[in-house]
Amino acid sequence: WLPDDAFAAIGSRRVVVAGDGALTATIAEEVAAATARFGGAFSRLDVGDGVSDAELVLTLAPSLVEPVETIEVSTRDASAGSGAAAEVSGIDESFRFMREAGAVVVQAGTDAGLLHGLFHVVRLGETAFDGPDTDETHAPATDLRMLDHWDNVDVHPTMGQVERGYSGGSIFYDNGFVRADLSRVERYARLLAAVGINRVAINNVNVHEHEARLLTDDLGDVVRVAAVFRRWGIRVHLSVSFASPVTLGGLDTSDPLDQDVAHWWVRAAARVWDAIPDFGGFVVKADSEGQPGPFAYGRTHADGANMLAAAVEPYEGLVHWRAFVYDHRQDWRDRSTDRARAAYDHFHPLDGAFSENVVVQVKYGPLDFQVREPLSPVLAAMPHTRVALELQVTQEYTGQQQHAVYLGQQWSQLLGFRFWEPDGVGGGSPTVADLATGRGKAANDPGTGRWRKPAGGFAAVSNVGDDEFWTGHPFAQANLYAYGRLCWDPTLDPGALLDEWVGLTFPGAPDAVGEAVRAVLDRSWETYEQYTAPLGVGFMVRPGHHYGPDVDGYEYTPWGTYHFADRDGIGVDRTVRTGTGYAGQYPSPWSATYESLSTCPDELLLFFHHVPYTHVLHSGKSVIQHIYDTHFEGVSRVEEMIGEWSKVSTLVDPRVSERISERFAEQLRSATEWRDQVNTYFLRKSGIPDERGRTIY
Ligand code: GCW
Repeated sequence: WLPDDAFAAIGSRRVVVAGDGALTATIAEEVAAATARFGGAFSRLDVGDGVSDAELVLTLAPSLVEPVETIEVSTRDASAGSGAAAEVSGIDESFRFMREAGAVVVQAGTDAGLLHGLFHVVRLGETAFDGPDTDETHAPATDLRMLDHWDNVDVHPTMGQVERGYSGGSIFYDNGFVRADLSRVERYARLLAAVGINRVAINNVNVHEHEARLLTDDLGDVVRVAAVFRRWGIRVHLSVSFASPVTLGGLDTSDPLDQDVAHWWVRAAARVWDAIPDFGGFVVKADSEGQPGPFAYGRTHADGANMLAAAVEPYEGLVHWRAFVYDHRQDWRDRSTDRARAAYDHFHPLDGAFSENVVVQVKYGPLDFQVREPLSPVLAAMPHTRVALELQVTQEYTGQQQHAVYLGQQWSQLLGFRFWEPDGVGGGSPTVADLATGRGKAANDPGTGRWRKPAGGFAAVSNVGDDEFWTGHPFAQANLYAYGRLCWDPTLDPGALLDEWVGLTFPGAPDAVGEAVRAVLDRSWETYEQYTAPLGVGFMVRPGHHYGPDVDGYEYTPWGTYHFADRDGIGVDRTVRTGTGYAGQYPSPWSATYESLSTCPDELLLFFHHVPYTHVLHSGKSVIQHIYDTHFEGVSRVEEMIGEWSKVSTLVDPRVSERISERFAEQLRSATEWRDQVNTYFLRKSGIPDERGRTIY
């Protein structure tokens, strides 16, 4: 998004930018370039100077700065820190948008707010100037709107340079170093700023040997990257290895309660903030899939996180501590272990034990970014903890940017879900978005007295690489776009966000292009679900790379991702009464809703229950017929998507169009493969024919 033409409305007007500050300079550069291109006029003034004939004024107004919510940070464990209280505060990023007789004034108390105001006007285009008079204040739902890169500095032998990256190599690293030329990073930072992202973690949470040194020897490279992002109001974070005191510091332990270990981190943090005063903090994947963590020393995750939190606290730094902790070496014969339970079992008992500058980062579902999972019960179980919702923009399990799958609808559903309402939607209790943005406290407080005082915000895995179109599939850009916008305002309509994305990406294109994008992407998440994973079963992918169907690929592995299909039925019994007990991790009423076969929603039936193939769904279909029908329908829908796009494919840049056609051909091939393998597998297992007699092999 943001080709030159997206600035036509601003560029053709008389524009004034007033105020100082680094980001105001960025704004001035944007406006000056646009007005030079489109024949408008640009002037840079001091705040308060006369600007009578301007059509757009972007001005700092320090008086607008709202006192930002400040929170007490205290370290519970006196041995891990001073125990003194400190303040953590966000930057006010709000702005005021005023229109009177077609002239627009954007005011903000900070240059960060003013930058968001500029992009608001860019998004509105001509409509910014031609509506009725208005005076609106816009503010983000949370000040933690983060994107995580799983980029390695080196090319990893199995994972490549970007773990689960489907868009080429890293935009940051090349040939074992941070790139000398960071101009692409600069353009990236601009795109992110335009959608409201304000924090970026620049290396993989699986921290390998070389990457660990970004914290120490290679810090100078991080300084360069941070300088680029700073111009766009974005703070840089690093993923760090919990074993760093041993691997980098030469200590013989990384025990979080060891004084030398704590001091090692204190010194490491001091060096980082000395070099990068606005550094954001550390992201930690500990005791997860082979990454080191506090368990090795018999310590809890709160011990580990709080020790790091104490080290970064003097700088208002954050520790994003991931809740993705489970046993990846389990025995499939052991039916009592359930990977879905793991995060809650580990973290719920620690609620209230984390320091206030620790954000516990929770994947949206209990397994792993599947196309359909229930929401992680951890999100509802830690009222005294800052909890962030983690999403996956990179399409590891949703077509790997070969398939056109727009995730806006999925995210919007997740964000709007209410754990304490019978239908999950209406009512006054907090939504998931409220829990992540700290707004839950205003709503019904489920018995705690104080619900998540400060926010944990949002984090998501980026889908960007050095690919010509940034995201492999040009349509996958829409996911990155929607993620940023939903972080800013989780109530935005995902369909409307597609329109916005089209408007900013193909400015001036005929309306038919936008209509075709909507026709292709609006139901694409549901379509992908149809031809892949029925009824919440998940994980029927090829082991390792996770692309394409392999129904039994993970069935007898240590990863804990099973479907338990046999000749009679399919699904995982996660009930309290007869299964793993996972359903009991939800608050009421959802614990009961999921527990009961009669009330469990169809789309999650096989996530919670093991049922015969003949079990009749609420839809009136049997499970087996649902499997057949959705797989046939999913492929037909892909054919329709291709038909819709072919009507407009010549109206966009031929290179974009060519890439989209290539990807559609692969999507159709892959969807057909999914359909035929899944249908054939279940026909053979169940022996029950398709009632419509279609070809199953
Ligand atoms: O989804 C899984 C991926 C891993 C990833 C892990 C995680 C970075 O398959 O590649 O590791 O999740 O989120 O930590």
